[in-house]
Amino acid sequence: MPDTLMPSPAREYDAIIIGAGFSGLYQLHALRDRLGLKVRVLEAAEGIGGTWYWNRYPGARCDSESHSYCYTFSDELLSEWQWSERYPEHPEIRRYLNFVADRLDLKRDIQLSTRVQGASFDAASSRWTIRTEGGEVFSAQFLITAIGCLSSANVPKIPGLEEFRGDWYHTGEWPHEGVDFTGKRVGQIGTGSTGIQAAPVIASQAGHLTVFQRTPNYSVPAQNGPLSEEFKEELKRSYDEIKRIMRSNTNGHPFTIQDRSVFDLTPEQRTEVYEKAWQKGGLQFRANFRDILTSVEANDTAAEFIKGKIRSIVKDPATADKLANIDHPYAAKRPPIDSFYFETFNRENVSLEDIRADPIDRITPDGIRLRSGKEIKLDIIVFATGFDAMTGPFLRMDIRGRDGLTLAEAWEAGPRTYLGLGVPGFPNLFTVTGPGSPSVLCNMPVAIEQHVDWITAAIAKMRADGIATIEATEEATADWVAEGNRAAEATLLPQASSSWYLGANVPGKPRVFMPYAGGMAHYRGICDEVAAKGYKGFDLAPAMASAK
Ligand code: N01
Repeated sequence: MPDTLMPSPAREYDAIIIGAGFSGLYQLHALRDRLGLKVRVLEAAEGIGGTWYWNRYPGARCDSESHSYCYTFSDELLSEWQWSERYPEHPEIRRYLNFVADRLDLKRDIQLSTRVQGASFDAASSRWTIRTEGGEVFSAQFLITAIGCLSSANVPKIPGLEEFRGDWYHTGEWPHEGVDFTGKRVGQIGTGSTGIQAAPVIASQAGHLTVFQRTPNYSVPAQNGPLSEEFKEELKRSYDEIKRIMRSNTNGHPFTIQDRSVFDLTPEQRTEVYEKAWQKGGLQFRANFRDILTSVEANDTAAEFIKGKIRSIVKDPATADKLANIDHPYAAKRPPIDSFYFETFNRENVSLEDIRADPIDRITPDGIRLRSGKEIKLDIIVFATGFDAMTGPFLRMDIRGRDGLTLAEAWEAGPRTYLGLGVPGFPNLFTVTGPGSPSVLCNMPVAIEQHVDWITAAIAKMRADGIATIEATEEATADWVAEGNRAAEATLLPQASSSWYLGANVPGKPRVFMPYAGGMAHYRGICDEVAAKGYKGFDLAPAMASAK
C-alpha cells in the first residue's frame, strides 16, 4: 500500500460499520454504548435511514405492521414512539429512525456522504483497512457490513434508454423532491412489491399509466388505515407478549403460523378462512395454514382463492386473465400486499402490457417499443425493477480478505457464508443479515436485532478472552451452505423461477437460494448454540497466532 494511503492515527477504530440504516444504528449503539468501543459508521447517503433513505417512490410504505417494524431492545424507545398507521409510510419510518438516532446520540459517530470503495484485511496486524470513494482511509479491528439486502438498484440494460427524451427513475433511488406525474404518460416496468405499491398512486396522478408486466404476481390487500386509540392502548399492555411472539416464530412477525393443514378443513371452511384473512389483510394471509409453503396442493388452494379475487375485482376479462396468469406458487416469491392495486386496472387511464407475451424490444426516444412493433409513447419511465439483492451491495465494494482473496472470487458461484454472519478467508468481518441468514424471509428488525446482539456478544467474548480474530471455517461454511440448500428445498420457495431470492432477476447472477429458509426461531437456536459452544465453526485466534 503506498504511504499516502496509510491511515492516520485519528482514523483508527475498534470497529467500522458500513451503513446507517436499521442495522448500522443499532450496531453502533451496541458496540459503543454497551462495550465502550470506538466505532464509526460510514454511510454513503446524505442522511440516515438506509433503505428508507433511498426508497421514496410513490406509495412506499412498509409491509410489516408498524408496531413490529421497530427496535424492541429498549422499552424506553418503545414507549416513547407512536406509529400513526398500520403500515408506516416512508417519511414516518425516517422520522422514527432519526428519533432513535437522536435519542441514543448516535449521529456524532456517523459520517454521512461517505461511500466505502473497498476494504482489505491485513493478517499481520489483524486489522481491516477501509477506503472510501472520497480517498479517506480508516483502520479497524472489526468490519461490520450493515448494508441492507435490497440496496443495489437493478436498472435493466434495455437498449435505447440513453436515447429516451423523457425522464426515467428507479424506485430505489427516487428523487427527494418527488416527481410530478400530472398529465404525464407514465410507463412502469415491474410488478413486484414496489410496483404493486407504486402503480395505484402513480395512476391517481398521471395522465395515463401503462404497467409493463413480465411476471404476474399475487397480492393481498394491506387494509391499511390509521391506528385506533384502543389499538395503541392495547399495544402498551401486550407488548411483552408481542415481543415474545416475534422472537419465537419462523418469520419475526407479530403472528404465528397456524398449526393446521389446509386439508384439515373442508373446501367451504377453507374459503371462509381465506375470505376472513383477505378482509383482515396483510402478510398474515399466508399464516393461516402450516403447509402453504411446503405442499403444492395446499398452496394451490390459496393461489386459486387469490386468482379468483383478481378476476372478481378486475372488470375487463382480458386484463384480469393477464394479471391472474401466475406461474409460481403463492408466496414462493416475496408476497406483495397492496392498497387497491388490482382495482387500479379498472381506471380509464391505466393499461397493462403483458411483456412476457410481447417483450420489450427497445426504448425509443419517445417511449417503449415491443417486439410486435407496438410503440407506447411515454413522458416518464419508472423502473420498479428491484435490486441486485443480498450480494449486490457487497460486490459493488472491493472487499479483500486473507492473501488478497476478493469477496467476488470467494462468491463466484454464489454467496458462501457461515450462518450469514461470517465468511471464510475474511476474519473479523461480520455481515449483518448477510446471505445465508433468514434476513429477508423475516421481519427485518427482528433479524437485525438478533444479528447485532450475536455479533456484539461475540466481540465482547473476544475482548474478554484476548482473542484477536474470529473467522468462519471452510468446513462449517460448507455444512451451512448445504443446510441452506436443504432448508430451501424443503419449501416451495425455489419453485419461483423468476425470484430475486434466487438471483434470477439479474442476468448472469448465479442461481443460488440466498436467504436461510429454515425459520428465524430455529436459526436463532442454532446461533445461540454456536456461541454457547465457544463459537463452534469459527477459528478464534489470539493476537500472535492470527497471522496464519
Ligand atoms: O423488486 P422485485 P421490488 N424487464 O424484484 C420486473 C422489498 N420491498 O422492488 O418477476 C421487465 O420483487 C420483475 O419481473 P420478473 C420486498 O422484499 C419491501 O418490487 O423478474 N421487467 C418484477 O416484476 C420485495 O420483494 C417493501 O419477471 C423486469 C419487478 O421488475 C423487494 O423489496 C416494499 C425486468 C421487480 O420486482 C423487491 O421488490 C417494497 C426487465 N428487464 C419492496 N427486470 C416493504 O414493505 C425486472 N423486472 C418494506
